[in-house]
Amino acid sequence: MRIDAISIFPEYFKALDISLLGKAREKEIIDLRVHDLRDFTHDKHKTVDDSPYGGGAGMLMKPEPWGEAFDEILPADGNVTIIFTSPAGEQFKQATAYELAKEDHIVFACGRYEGIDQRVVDYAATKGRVRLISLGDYVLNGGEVAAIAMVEAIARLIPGVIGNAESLVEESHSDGLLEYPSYTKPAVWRELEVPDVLLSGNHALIAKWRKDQQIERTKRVRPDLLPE
Ligand code: JEH
Repeated sequence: MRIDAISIFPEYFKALDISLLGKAREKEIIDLRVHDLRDFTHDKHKTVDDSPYGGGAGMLMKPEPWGEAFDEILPADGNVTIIFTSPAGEQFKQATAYELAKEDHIVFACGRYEGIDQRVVDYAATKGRVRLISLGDYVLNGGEVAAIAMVEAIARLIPGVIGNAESLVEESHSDGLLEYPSYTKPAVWRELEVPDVLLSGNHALIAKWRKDQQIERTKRVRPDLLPE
């Protein structure tokens, strides 16, 4: 999969060189290319922002650098999904990650300031499939952190990216409940004990205990995930 990210803070994406993604890139499963939007400006100050028509607080990203970046980065055949990370987008879900993991080419357009001139989105829609996606219902200072989270969620679904293919299969068959609590050795640590049932060797009983824990935890912290 080819992934491009366009940002005025390309250094953020160095986080993706670590572990998981680093290995996928070495194996050439993921070709991630990060672009500095300021490289597509022509003035001495590399200006990417301007004041909004109609007034209002703050600055917006001006369209010209984005247009030049898209003209260089987007493929001519239209087989690309351009994602504008945005507080006004649909919320990113695991289902979104599964959809995007099937794509050949994704371009993340990461805004800053108060966002990007709407014509940039409209122009992108003439060159590929456009989605506005929000990481979640909280306000970030720009789209980079959201894009990094999305890349990580998408990349780990691509065969060969994570070592343990079994855990992905398990995950895809998961029941929409929260995880049960997990324990490893030692059986007693600082007077805290691992639940007896997990040491019993009774696999049917362990499976029942884990399911009960999942249901209890989901009711308590995420009742919205339960049916009705
Ligand atoms: C933030 C891209 C580009 C900050 C505030 C406002 C909210 C509501 N989950 C996410 N949160 N924030 C972003 C995101 C994602 N994905 C995100 C971005 C950009 C993504 C610039 N910014 C900064 C920014 C304006 N407020 C947005 N409103 C609470 C109703 C109030 C207005 C715009 C842009």
